[in-house]
Parts: sequence; structure tokens; C-alpha cells
Amino acid sequence: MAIVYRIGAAFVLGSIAGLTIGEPVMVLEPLGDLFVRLLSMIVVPIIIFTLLMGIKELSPTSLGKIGGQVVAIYAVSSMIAVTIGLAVANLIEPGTGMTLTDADFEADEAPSFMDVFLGIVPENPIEAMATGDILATIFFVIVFGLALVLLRESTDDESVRDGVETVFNVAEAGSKALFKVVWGIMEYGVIGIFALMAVAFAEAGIEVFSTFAMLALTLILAVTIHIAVVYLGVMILLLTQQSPIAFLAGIKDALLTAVSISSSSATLPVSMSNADDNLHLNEGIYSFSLPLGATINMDGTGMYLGIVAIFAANIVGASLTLVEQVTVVAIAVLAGIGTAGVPSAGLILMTLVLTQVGLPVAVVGFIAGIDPLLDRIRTMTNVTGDLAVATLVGYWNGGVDFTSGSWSGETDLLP
Ligand code: DAS
Repeated sequence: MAIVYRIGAAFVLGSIAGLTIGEPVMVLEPLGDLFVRLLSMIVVPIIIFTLLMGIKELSPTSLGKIGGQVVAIYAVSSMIAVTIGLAVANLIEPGTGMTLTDADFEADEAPSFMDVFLGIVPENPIEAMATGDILATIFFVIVFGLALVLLRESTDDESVRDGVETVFNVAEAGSKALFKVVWGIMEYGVIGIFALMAVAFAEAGIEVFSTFAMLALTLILAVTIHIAVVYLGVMILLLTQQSPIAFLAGIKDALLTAVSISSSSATLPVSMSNADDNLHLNEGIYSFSLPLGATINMDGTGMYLGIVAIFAANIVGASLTLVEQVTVVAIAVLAGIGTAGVPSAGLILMTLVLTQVGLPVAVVGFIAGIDPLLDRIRTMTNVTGDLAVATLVGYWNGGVDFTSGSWSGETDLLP
């Protein structure tokens, strides 16, 4: 049986065990804690390797005007997505009325915005990685990666160019190896989630279901607003004067694939064929922007990270200051850049977001059980965003017409 169904079964059976057996299931608590620790273990290395992979694609020659447009729109739409997530979460307040008692949350004083801003630049990058300071780690890896790309383009020394390729090859092997580790962790997750759900329901009782329902509702509402307003309303209808219905119809294969496999990266071949056959976008545009988007553009994920930050704060009876919520936006956008579109990517990123704002990481294990369901919603949103941006950039660089299928523009991306 596919892992996603086994996790779903563990979620349900663990919940039932917690509700029916009660206190004795507390003995399982270490098994749940282990699952959370395993997820936390790979956050920093997975960010470093996948971010280097994403930057490798940003070669200055292709970066150019179009690349700059693509990256700029990805950044803006991700910030809007996380902000919508936080706004909807502040409205619905998921997680209120329930406490996660074993969350050892201590309300440390809120950092000032300047502390957070300056803190992005690490005094010691290795220490930042070792202490899990993700914003500083991402900042250093982006700077280092761009330096490698510029060195590769500018040097005449073959050995230096080979050296740069070696670094990127190590990053590629490392990210592929770590995604295998993710699968292994999710295999163990069946046991870990059973334990976490049993403990959660033994401690909190039946009202936990309403808590999960509120979390799912918050995500669905935020995603609907973002897709309807930002993608369909602004990008497709307003800016490219194309029919939003034709857009959705054109990308339905990619959306169904994304919902089924919960991986933007694995959906890429379908996204590209929809972009070519149905949206009639120029290959020079989509062959650059879609792979990049699958790696660095994860609006659904970023939005969810903002929602979970509010959810976690409510569960421990805390509230996030505006500075902390802005910090969450920065981390969610940067973290979304740093992780490839693979199943449970959002679950892994959740640990770093919560750690950075001092919220209990135990919440990750707690909601891991419903993550396979919420992951599908996030992935579908991520893929929709990638295709909407490819359409907009295609329109800006020569025109797009879903119906006629004629491409009128020229780009400098095609070799
Ligand atoms: N599954 C991720 C993706 O492929 C999304 C996530 O985990 O948030 O985009």
C-alpha cells in the first residue's frame, strides 16, 4: 500500500487508540518524538543542497531580462501568498481552544525587526548551519551559489570550471540522497504518526478533530483566495487578457497530477506539456521558468507555513507579534525557495519556521498525520502558480493567446 495511505491509516488508528485506550498510550510518546527529531535532522542539509541546485539553473546567460522577471514575480507572489495565509489564519485562529501540553514553549522576548534583518547575515555560516539558523543559512548559500555561477561563467581556467561543476554535482547527489532519507523518515512516520496521534487524542480528546478541521479550512480558504485573485484575476485575466477558465482547463492534467502525487518536481513533465500543448507558451519561457518554479516557487507551501505558525502559537496559548509574523513571511518565502517540490516538503520546512520563532516543533509531529491531505492542496497551488507566472512572462515577452495557439514573440532563451 502506498505510503500516503499507510500514513492516513496510522493517523486514523492512532486517533482511535488515543480516544479508546487513553492514558496508557502515553508510553508511545518517545516514538512520536523520534519522528519529529528525524524531520528536524534533515532540514539544514536539505535546504543547502536543494538551494544550490536551484541556483545552478540561474546561469547569468539565461538569467537575463526574462529570468529576472520570473524570479521577481515568484518572490512577489510568494510574499503575497504567505501574507494571505497569515491574514486568513489571524481571522479564523485555527488551534484555539486546544493545548498541546508537552510543548515546552517558553515565550522568549520578541526580537526587534532590525535584529531579525541583521540576523539574516551570519557572522559564522557554519555556526548558523549548526544552530539551525535557517535565514542566515539560506542567505549564505544563495550568496555562495551565485558566486559559483558567476565564477563558472567568467573563468577561463578549465580546472576551476570543473571544480564548480563538482560542487554542484555534490549538491545534486546530496539532495537526491536526502530525498531518499525523507522517504525513509516517512516510512517510519507510519509508526511515529500513530504514536503522536494516540498521545494527542489521549491528552486532548475528541475536540482534536475540530482543531484539524479548522486548520484544513484555513488552508483551503487561503489557497482559494490566492488562486482566484492573484493567479486567475490579476495574472491571467488582468495582465494577459486571457480567459481564466481556458487557463484552468489548459492546466487540468498538471493539477490532477499534482493533487495525486504531491510533488511539484515530479509533475514537471505534465506541467510542461500543458504549457506547450494547451497554453501554447514559448518553449524558451516555460522550459526555464517551470523547473525553476518547481524548486523556488512554492506559494501554497509558504502560505501553509504562515498558517501553521499562527496555529502553533494558538495551541500553546501564545500570540505572534507583528515582527514575528513578518519574520515568518521572510522565512517561509526563503524556505520555499530553498526546498524542491517533493512530497512532505512543507512538513520539513515547518520545523524550521517554528524553531525560528520559538514555537514548539512538537506541533509538526502533531499535524504530520493530516499532512498528506494538506500537501496535495499545497502542491496543486504551487503548480498553478508556476504555470500562471510562465503565462505572464510569456505574454510580456511576445504575447500569449491560448485559443489561437500562435506564438508571436522571440526570446533569447532558446539556444
Ligand atoms: N509537496 C510539495 C510540492 O511538491 C509541497 C509541500 O510539501 O508543501 O510542491
